[in-house]
Parts: sequence; C-alpha cells; structure tokens
Amino acid sequence: MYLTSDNTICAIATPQGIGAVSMVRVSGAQTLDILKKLTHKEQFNIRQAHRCEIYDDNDKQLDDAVILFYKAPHSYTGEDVAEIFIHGSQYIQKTLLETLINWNVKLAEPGEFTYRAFINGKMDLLQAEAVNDLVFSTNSNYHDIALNQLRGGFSKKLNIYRTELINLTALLELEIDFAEEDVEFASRDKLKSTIIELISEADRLIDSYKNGNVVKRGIPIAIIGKPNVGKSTLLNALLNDDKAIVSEIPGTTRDAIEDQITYQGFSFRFIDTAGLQTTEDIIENIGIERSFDKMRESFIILYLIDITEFDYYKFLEDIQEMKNQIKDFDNKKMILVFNKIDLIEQIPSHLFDLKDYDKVFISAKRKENIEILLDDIVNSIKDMINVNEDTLINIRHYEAFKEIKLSLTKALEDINKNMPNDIVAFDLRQSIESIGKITGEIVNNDILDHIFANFCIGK
Ligand SMILES: Nc1nc2c(ncn2[C@@H]2O[C@H](COP(=O)(O)OP(=O)(O)OP(=O)(O)O)[C@@H](O)[C@H]2O)c(=O)[nH]1
Ligand SMILES: [Mg+2]
Repeated sequence: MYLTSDNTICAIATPQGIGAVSMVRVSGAQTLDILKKLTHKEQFNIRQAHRCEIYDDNDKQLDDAVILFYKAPHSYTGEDVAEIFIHGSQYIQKTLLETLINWNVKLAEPGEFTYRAFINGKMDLLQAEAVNDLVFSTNSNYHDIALNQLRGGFSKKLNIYRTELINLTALLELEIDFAEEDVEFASRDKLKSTIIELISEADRLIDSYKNGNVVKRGIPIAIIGKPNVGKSTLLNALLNDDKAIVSEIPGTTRDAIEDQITYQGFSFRFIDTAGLQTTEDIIENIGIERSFDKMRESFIILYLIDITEFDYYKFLEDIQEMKNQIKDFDNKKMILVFNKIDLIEQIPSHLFDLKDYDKVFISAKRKENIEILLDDIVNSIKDMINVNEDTLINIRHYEAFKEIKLSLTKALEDINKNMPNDIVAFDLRQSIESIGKITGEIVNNDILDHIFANFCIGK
C-alpha cells in the first residue's frame, strides 16, 4: 500500500512546464507550520487569499505568492490544506518542492489528495473516480456524466438500492431467527417484485456501459471503400491534419490509422482503413481483414465512393459482403459518402434514388461539405446513443453491476424454488457487497492503489 494518510504531502497541481501561474498543494497536519516557515508569517485566516513572500530552505526569497489555507475538516481532503500560487517558472516550482521535501513534507503519489478525501469521508469511491473522469473529460457528454457522478446523484441512487436490499435481507434473517414460530416478516411477493425491479435497473446500467465507454473514449467511425476513392484524404480533412499518406497509387493504406476530434459535444474516433478489394498480396489481405475488424467495432460506417466510378451492382455486392462478414451490420449506421465531386459538373440524378441510405456529397481534397458530413454523423449518433446522468463510464462499475445482476437472479431463482431463507439471504448479501464495491464501503487496498494510480499527481 503506497497511499497513507498519516503524513503531510505536497505536489504541483497545475500542468508540468512553464506557465503564468502554478499551484502547489499541501495537505496534512503539518500544513500550518509549513506555511509559517515558508512565509515568516504567523497568522493565516481560513479561506482567505494572503499575498506573501515565500522563502526557500536557505531563507532566500523565492517568490511573491498568493496562499489559501483551509482548516480541517472543511477542505478537499478533509485535512488542513494549503494552496500556494506561485509564478509558473520551473525553477520556482522545483525549488519550492525541494524546500518542502527538506522540511519532511512527502511528495504526493498520483491521486493521493483524492484518496485522502475518500478515506476522510469527503466523498465515496464512485465520486473519487468521477473526479478523475472530470479531469480527463474531453467532450461535453463525458463531462456531464462525470460531473453528475461527482455531485453524488448516482451515489444517492445506489444507496437507495443498497438500503432496500439491506432491509429485505434483514427481514429474511429475522425469519430465520424466528424459524420455529413460522412467521413471515418479508412478503414473498414484495421481495420478488423488488428483486425484479433491481435486476432490470442493473440490466439498464450494464447496457449503458457500451455507450458510456464510447462517449468516454471516442465513438469509433470506420472509413471504408475501394482503393483510391479518397479514404485517407477524407481522414486528413476530418482531422484537419496530414495524418495519413495519400497517393494516386491504389493500395496505399495497408493498416488502419485513427485519430480523434471533438465535434458538437462528442469525441469521434475516425479510422482510415485499407481499401476493400480481392488481392493476392498477403499484407494487403491482412489489412483488408483489419478493415472488417474496424467495421465491427464501429458505430457508424462511412462508405466512401469515387463519384466518377460508382457502379450500383458492385456496390450491392460490397454491401452483401459486409453483411456476411459483420454479424450486427444492421445495428450500425452506414452513410454513403460520394467523393471527388470537384471532378464532375453535376451530381447524377440516379444517385438520389438510393433511398435506403443517408448520402453526402463531398470533395475530400478540397475539404468541401465536410461539415455537412459531420452534422449527419452527429444526428445519427444522437439517434443511436442515449447518455444520461447515470450512464456507466467505468469498467469497474460495469463489472460490479454484472455481479449484482448475477446474485439477484440467483436470489430470485432460489425464492421461486422455495429454497431456505438463509440461501436467499446469502445471495442478497452478495449483491449488497457488490454495490459496496462501487461506492467503496467494501474495497481492498490493492483495488484502491490501482484506482488512484491512474490519477494525475496533485489531484
Ligand atoms: N479530385 C479529387 N481527388 C481526390 C479527392 N480525394 C482524394 N483524391 C485523390 O485520390 C487519390 C487517392 O487518395 P487516397 O486518399 O490515398 O485514397 P484511399 O482511398 O486512401 O486509397 P487506398 O489507401 O489506396 O485505399 C489521391 O491522388 C488523392 O489526391 C477529391 O475529393 N477530389
Ligand atoms: Mg488510404
């Protein structure tokens, strides 16, 4: 266990490097003494900005700083905390940290401040994890979920489930105590209906993880099509970057290339793939196999077509091949993207007859109509992905809900089979434990270490 809470810790809380201002955070019982030593000042008012000179270990003035002092338990960590705002010079940052370390302040591990907030009951584990998600949030949907979880909305809901299960289990256990008298404290109908309700809630949350995960990591969108239709050019246009090699030689892209952009509140992960064709070239074939893998993981497929070479029958063959290769092809959204419109005078009217598909006409090379394509993608995603405040975004929570569902389903089966109360109570206790794992009532140190190790230093 690397995280402890019996000493005073410090860390730079702002990003590494040179900046206008940098903030060093200190937390622990020695904080006030450290501040006095650092500033030669005796008095610090709580939650008030103090502008003061700070001095290094050799009593040489280091900076003109602004300091905030928070008294336990009314601070982020629940301990005495100081926030020292200094000029963002790397020399000042480094010397201040060295000075504090010389005075026996320990350099904080990643997430150690939030760990202390959790240990001191300032937040539960779900909220602590939400802090990290908030720091890492890259788009408004991810941000909204993380912020709600930090505010405690989801924790409250979980506590309601937990209390409900604890009450039901207690009644069952009471019946065990009074077994001889044959009394029924817990109505079997009420027990069953509550369990069914909780299972369906667990199901909803388990299903939400697929969406939560892509909202967090970027919604995968594959760019697919025959060689040379302009897939790599489109990727570059979408990213506004020369990420992929473009050439007039068919078969240029041999392996998938991907990158993210954020657009209208979503992060999209665009994947450029090797052109689809039958070939003898082994490497190219591996690339094509990977194109199918990328289609499988995508929510949306952009099927790119060179408008000067569109062949309806070949297109139908390709669609059939995709359906053969991709099990849940019909759950995905496919957008037909006709490229190279700069090479033609007018869009052939028969293309508008392809009524089963969204169609977008672009010139990737000239970056024409790229926004129209992005808007179409956003509209499609809004139909496919529904995120709300308790969408799961954390695999640990997802796994815990799968456990909850398993033990509740077992409890229901056991009730239906008229199994003894202690067996049903055991199943219910297991599901209570799984909820406890999410909020942190029941969690071991290895898991805590693992969770907080993914945090930033200084958070
Ligand atoms: N005129 C015109 N040419 C384009 C357009 N988009 C791409 N091209 C050209 O088409 C050729 C192929 O482009 P790529 O982006 O490499 O095509 P690709 O689909 O990635 O090809 P592979 O990787 O070989 O499958 C290049 O010469 C591009 O400059 C466009 O909108 N208009
Ligand atoms: Mg390419």
